[in-house]
Amino acid sequence: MSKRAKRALVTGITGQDGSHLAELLLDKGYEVLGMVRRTSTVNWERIGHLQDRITFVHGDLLDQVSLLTILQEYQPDEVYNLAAQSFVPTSWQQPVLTGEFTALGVTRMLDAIRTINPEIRFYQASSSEMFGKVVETPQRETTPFYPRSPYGVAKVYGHWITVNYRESYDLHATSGILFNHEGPRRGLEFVTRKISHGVARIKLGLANELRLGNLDAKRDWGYAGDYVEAMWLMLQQDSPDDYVVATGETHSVREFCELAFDRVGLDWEKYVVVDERFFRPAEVDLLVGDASKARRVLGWEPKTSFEELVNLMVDADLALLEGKLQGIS
Ligand code: NAP
Ligand code: F7E
Repeated sequence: MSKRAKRALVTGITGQDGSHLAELLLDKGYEVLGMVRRTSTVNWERIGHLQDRITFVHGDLLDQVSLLTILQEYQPDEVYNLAAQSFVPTSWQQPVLTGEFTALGVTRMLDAIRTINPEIRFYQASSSEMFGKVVETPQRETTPFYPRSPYGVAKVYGHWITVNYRESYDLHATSGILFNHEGPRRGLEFVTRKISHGVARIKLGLANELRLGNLDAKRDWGYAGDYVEAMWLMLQQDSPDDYVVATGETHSVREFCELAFDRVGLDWEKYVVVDERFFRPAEVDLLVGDASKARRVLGWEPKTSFEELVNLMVDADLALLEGKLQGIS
C-alpha cells in the first residue's frame, strides 16, 4: 500500500513567510493545509499562484474550537505556526490584541495538538525581537531575552510556552528564532519594503520623497525564501530544539537606503526625510545573529547576500509599478 503524502498545516499562509513555506512544502510533495481567517474580501495576493494546490481551512488563533476541529478533521503531521500580529509599531497601539494572537494563540495551538494528537510536530515562529535591548552580541540560542515592544514580549511568551509544552508533554515542539527576513512579498509597512517601493515610486516619478524614522537602527537582514527552508529542516530532526536563523551580518537602515537608491542611479540623501512619527517608544538598536547551531545541526546557511536582497527587492518593485502603469495607460 502506498504511504500518503505528508500533510502540513500552515497558519499565516497569506503572509510573507506562509507563501514561501507553502511553495517549499508543495515542491517537497506535501499536502498543504492553509489556515485562513474569514474576510469580506479575499487577501490571497501572495498565494494566488498556489491556490489550486492548497487546501484552505477556516480558523483563527483566537478561536480554540476552530483549531481543535481542523486538527481533528485533517490530522496533519506537521504544524507551522506562522500567524501573528507581526508589525512592531501596531503592538503599541493594540497591545492586548497582539498578546492574544502572538502569545496566547501559541498556547491555543499547542494545547489543541496535545489534545488531538501529541505526535504532530510543531514549529513556532519566534523572533530576534525577543533579544531587544541586547545583552550579548552576536545573539545566539542561549542569549537572555530583553524585549522592547509588546510584540517582543508576546514572542517571548510564545517561545517559552513552546519550550514548556515540549518539556511538560514531550511534544516535538521547536522554536525557530528568526532574524529579520525580507523580500518582494514583505508588507509595505516594514522598512525594507517601504524603501524598495519608495525608491521605485521616486524613480518612476510617482513620488518625490521617502519619509522614514530611525536611520541608525541596525538589523541582520536575510531573504525570506532562504529562511523557510530552515523551518522545514527543524521539523525533520529527531528531537525538537531551539535554533537561531540569521546571516551573521548587520546593516543600518541608512545603508539599506544607500544601496536601494544606488540601484536606480539616485542619491538617497536628496529624497529621504527623517520623520519623527516613525520613531518608536523603545527601539531595538542593533541585532546580529549567530546561526552556527543551525549550520552545524541542520546544515542550513543563507544563500542571498545583503546587496542581492536589496537589488532583488528594488527590481521587483520597479517591475510591479511599471506593470501597473502600463495597465492604466
Ligand atoms: P506577516 O506577513 O505579517 O503574516 C502574518 C500572518 O498571520 C498573515 O497570514 C495573517 O493573516 C495571519 N494572522 C494574523 N493574526 C491571525 C489570527 N488571529 N489567526 C489566524 N491568522 C492570523 O508575517 P511574516 O513576515 O510572514 O512572519 C511570519 C511569522 O514569523 C510571524 O509570526 C512573525 O511574527 C514571525 N517572524 C517574522 C520575521 C520576519 O522578519 N518576517 C522574523 C521573525 C519572526 P491575514 O492575512 O488574515 O492578516
Ligand atoms: O523595522 C526602523 C525601525 O518594521 C526595522 C518584523 O518582521 O522583524 C520585523 O520587525 C527597523 C526598526 O522591522 C522606519 O525603527 C526606520 O529599528 O522593518 P521593521 P522590525 O521592527 O525589526 C522582526 C524580526 C519581527 O519578528 C517582526 O515581526 O527600521 N525604521 N524608519 C523603520 N521601520 C519602519 N517600519 N518604518 C519606517 O519608516
